[in-house]
Amino acid sequence: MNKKYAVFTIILITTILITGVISTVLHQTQPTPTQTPTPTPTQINPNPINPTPINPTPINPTTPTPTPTPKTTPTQTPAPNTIINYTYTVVKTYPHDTSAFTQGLVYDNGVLFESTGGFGDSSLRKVNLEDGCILQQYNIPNYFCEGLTLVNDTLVQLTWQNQIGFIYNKETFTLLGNFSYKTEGWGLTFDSNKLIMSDGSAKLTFLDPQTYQKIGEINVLEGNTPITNINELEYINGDIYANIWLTQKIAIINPQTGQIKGWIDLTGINQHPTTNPDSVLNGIAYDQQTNRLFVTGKNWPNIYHIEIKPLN
Ligand SMILES: [Ca+2]
Repeated sequence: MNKKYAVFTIILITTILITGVISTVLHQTQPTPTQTPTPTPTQINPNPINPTPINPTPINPTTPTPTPTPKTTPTQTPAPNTIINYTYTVVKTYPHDTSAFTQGLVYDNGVLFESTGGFGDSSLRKVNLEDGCILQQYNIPNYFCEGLTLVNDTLVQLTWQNQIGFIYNKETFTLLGNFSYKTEGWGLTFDSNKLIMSDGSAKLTFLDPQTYQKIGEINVLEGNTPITNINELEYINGDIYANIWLTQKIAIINPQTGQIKGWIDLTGINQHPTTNPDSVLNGIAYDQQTNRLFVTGKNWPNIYHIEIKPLN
């Protein structure tokens, strides 16, 4: 071999070796491809039409509320209804027209308004308390008049069996109207909200003071016993005072229950009794300003200012 061929051979071998080394090195330093992570599938609501409720707790839980165990109600023992019996003293005596068959009586600012009954003798009167003088009178000859009360600026008067009531201007006695009812008319009073009417039975009927329609009723009872013949009435400080026809007693009645709260025994108050059996105690009026209680009777010659006190 000549010298040129040997050099060429060496260079060729060297080149081959170097190329191989470089190739190996390059191969070994080739970066490993980045392992792209397999994407986790996005959790899409699989049922978008009926999404899972956000708040799984129902707004109105259906868990039933436990029914409370009813408390044992003790046996209701009614409180004994203590009835107070009253006696009276006469404070002052006033004159009264003995022709007045008194069926209704009400006090107003120094005068009494009085309804008198009897066929042909019925009237509406304004009477001076002090001397008994009749200041004003309106005769009602075609009716047998009964209870009377004051409702603001009007006077309201009942008739016995005609089932008609009359409404008057208090100052002029001008007849303003009338109304009807289905019972007899006996006594009448006003508690600032409603008319309270008796009909001779144990029943008190409440009437609307605007429409005169019935709005309620109570039965007057002493314990369980009905008290009948409830006659002239007066509403006094939350109670109903009532004459009981043909007796010398005034009943004090609870307006809510109808129970008798007390009895005022006025036996002997009329110092001039007559033999007329119809001349009985009837007529109660009250002066709210001075707390004066007035009573009289049919054709009695006097009106009495009385004070009452308990006996028991
Ligand atoms: Ca009265």
